[in-house]
Amino acid sequence: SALDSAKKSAAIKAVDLHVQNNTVVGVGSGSTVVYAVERLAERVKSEKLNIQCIPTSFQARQLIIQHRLPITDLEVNPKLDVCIDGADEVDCNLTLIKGGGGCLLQEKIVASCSKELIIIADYTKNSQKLGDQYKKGIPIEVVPMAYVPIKTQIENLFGGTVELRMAKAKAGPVVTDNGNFILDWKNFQQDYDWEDVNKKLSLIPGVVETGLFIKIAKKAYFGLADGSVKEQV
Ligand code: DER
Repeated sequence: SALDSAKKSAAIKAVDLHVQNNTVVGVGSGSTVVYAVERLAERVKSEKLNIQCIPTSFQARQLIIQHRLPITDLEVNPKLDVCIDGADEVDCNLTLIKGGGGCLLQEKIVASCSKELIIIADYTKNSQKLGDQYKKGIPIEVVPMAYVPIKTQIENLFGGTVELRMAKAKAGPVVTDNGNFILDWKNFQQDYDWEDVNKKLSLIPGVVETGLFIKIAKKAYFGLADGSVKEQV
C-alpha cells in the first residue's frame, strides 16, 4: 500500500543516513520500525556492519532477535549513538505523540540515552498541531492501582476525556511491558503549552510516563505517497 511504501522509504533513509560501523542503535516500536530493522539487517549483511541494537519493547526485542542482529542493553551501553523510532503524530515544533503501540516508557528512556532520536513515519503523522490527525489521544502510562484518580485529575486539570486502554486479544485492560496501564487522553485543547502540560502530568502521583516527547527528537523523516521522503528538523 502507499502507506507501507511511505513507511519503508522513511525507514531506509533514516538507517542509511544515521547508522554506520560501530553504531549502538536504539530500536523503537511499532510497524514503521520493522522496515528499519529489515534495512539494518540488509546493511549488516552486505556491508559487514558492526552494530549493536537496544530494544524499546518486547516487540523490538523480538524483531532484533528474529533478524539475528547483535542485541545489548542500557546496563552495558548506557549511551547510544542514535535511536530510530516511530511516532503517532509530529507537530510543527517536532513535539511528538508516542505510545500508540503502548511502548512509550522504554522508548522515552532509550531515547533519553541516545545522542539523537530520529523519527520515521508516514505522511499521516505529519501535522501542524497535535490532534490534527491523531485522534486516539495522548497515551499516559500509569500505575494500575491509581488509574481512576489519575483519570479524574487530568480531566479536572485539563479537560477532555481520559480512557483506560482496553486490550483486544485479552480480556481487560492493556498491560504494558512494564506491568502498567495506559490511559488515553482524548479531545484535548490543541493550543496547550505542551511543555507545561507535560510537567504537570508527570507530577501527578502514579503517572509513570507520558507520550508527549518534547524537545527530544532531532529530526523526522516522513515518507510520502510518491515514495519520496520529507525531512523536518
Ligand atoms: O508506540 C509508539 O510510540 C510507536 O512508535 C508507534 O506509535 C508508531 O507506530 P507505527 O509506526 O506503527 O505508526
